[in-house]
Amino acid sequence: MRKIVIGAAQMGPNQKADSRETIVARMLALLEEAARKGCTLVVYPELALTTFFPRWYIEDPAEIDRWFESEMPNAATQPLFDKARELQVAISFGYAELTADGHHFNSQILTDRDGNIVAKYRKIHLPGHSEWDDERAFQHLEKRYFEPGDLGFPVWRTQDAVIGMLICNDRRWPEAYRVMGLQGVELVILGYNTPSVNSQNSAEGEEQRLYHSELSMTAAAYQNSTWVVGVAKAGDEDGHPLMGGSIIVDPNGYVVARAKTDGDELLVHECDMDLSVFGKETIFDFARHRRIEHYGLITSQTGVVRKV
Ligand code: CDT
Repeated sequence: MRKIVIGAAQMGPNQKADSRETIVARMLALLEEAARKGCTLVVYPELALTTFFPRWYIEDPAEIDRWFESEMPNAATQPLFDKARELQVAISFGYAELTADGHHFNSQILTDRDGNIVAKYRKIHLPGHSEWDDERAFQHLEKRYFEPGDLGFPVWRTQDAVIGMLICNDRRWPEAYRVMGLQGVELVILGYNTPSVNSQNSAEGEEQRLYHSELSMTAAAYQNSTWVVGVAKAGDEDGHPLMGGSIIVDPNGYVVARAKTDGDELLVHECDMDLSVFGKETIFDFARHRRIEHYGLITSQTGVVRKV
């Protein structure tokens, strides 16, 4: 048995006015609870350190950069890295990354149990739009503030497991998991900020959005025989509700832990990485069963081309 006791650290809302220090204090409380409960890995949401700022239309570049981190760790997050090392708990969280040469990414890092960053992922499937959109009930300007990630979908061996990361909208795209599946991924960790209502269809509310989120993660877990841990930032951010629904999914696609609230809430599950072996050696033994001669359109064509 290769076990990792995982803490899915769902976070409640971060308001626009909240300081990084106040938010990190809540993350520290979740980390301490996780350590008390035996976790060796704690996963926090996408853009954990700030509000979900892509809902706000901003023109001033300096005002935009206020939401980004140009160093990691930095003064505000150092206490989190220090506490993680003291407690010997690996952590993973999302944040807006500003690189030294001026690039903007929606990123997530993973540390080892000594608080050293061992992995970084940059979100590839950026949803939303880049200019103000009158047709929407509220804005979702990720394409304005971020560039698509440039690191692909790598996996890393750490904590005696093969671990990959995704961020929010990525979790809806089977290709993302399959690229990691082809590298033997055993655990996919991801965070999300998903509005409770569809900005382009007010009839699509939280129930359906929770269903689609769970459907995407459970199907991907089964089809790649991997654990999937999906962690929400939830609740009402300055009048804009985000759904919760954080889950831990086993390699058979079963939900083994599920958040009950829309606030700061820790889910804990002892995840045996060896559970991913059976599926990888049988129904989803890719080497034996995949038929790549028929998959060409997946990488040669982006959108639908109708031939009939
Ligand atoms: N943060 C993020 O990626 N949210 C999206 C909302 C899509 S609606 C534009 C998601 O897939 O949950």
